[in-house]
Amino acid sequence: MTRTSRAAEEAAAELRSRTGVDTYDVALVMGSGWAPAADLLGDSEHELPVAELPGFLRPAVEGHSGILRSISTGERHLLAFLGRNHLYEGHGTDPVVHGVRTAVAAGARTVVLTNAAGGINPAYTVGSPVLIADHINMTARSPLSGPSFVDLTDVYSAQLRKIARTVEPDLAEGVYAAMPGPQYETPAEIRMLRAVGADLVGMSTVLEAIAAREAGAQVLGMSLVTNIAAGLADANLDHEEVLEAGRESAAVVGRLLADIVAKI
Ligand code: 8IG
Repeated sequence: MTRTSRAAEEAAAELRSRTGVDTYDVALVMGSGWAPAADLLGDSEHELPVAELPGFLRPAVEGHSGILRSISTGERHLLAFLGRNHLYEGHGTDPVVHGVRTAVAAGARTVVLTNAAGGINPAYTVGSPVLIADHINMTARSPLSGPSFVDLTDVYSAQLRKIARTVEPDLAEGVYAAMPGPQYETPAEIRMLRAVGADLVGMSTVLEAIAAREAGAQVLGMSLVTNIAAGLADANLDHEEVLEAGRESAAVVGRLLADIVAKI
């Protein structure tokens, strides 16, 4: 067993004893703007600060509460992380993926990763939900170490995306590029990302998706476009505006996500 999987097993054991839930079915990471969506997923049965479990840091960003919620839908147990840790916090990749690894160690075979992102594809407007079809990892980092040659051909499960589109047939799909941050991009960097095939840009998700695939889970990824990427609109980028756009769209994307999760 690797050091990181042992850490996840320890956190999962503590989670099980705190919640009394032996096996989770689906884990969700709620990014900026997505936390209110967690209220629509089912009945919250337990809530705890994730930092109370071994191996977790406290998320440092406003809009990321660091709460872990255990939810029952009647038939299934869901685990929702309200907020996440980011690479730009400076603690390396392990804390970024510890939640996903813990959730899979606690039984979750499906991991839903949500985020707020900048829109590069001109078809997207602020407030658009977009299914993540694939990613470009521009962080130059991996959560894996050693000869763990994980196949990323179907990193964002085609089967789960198909199910999502049965809920919302017109749901856009796009390629998510992850930048290390914390600064937003220059207009030239956005032109570069557009040229290499990115539709969305953000600072999260890809390392978690890689770790989830290594652990054997299926991944569904969804972005909420909360700003148009740098240089593509007549506006500067501001974290407050991102949060505000998230608040305005929360109810609509929350309903969509809850309906999708009920089907996966
Ligand atoms: I919300 O435009 C959000 N997160 N890198 N660029 C990057 N991350 C983001 C952006 C953006 N918008």
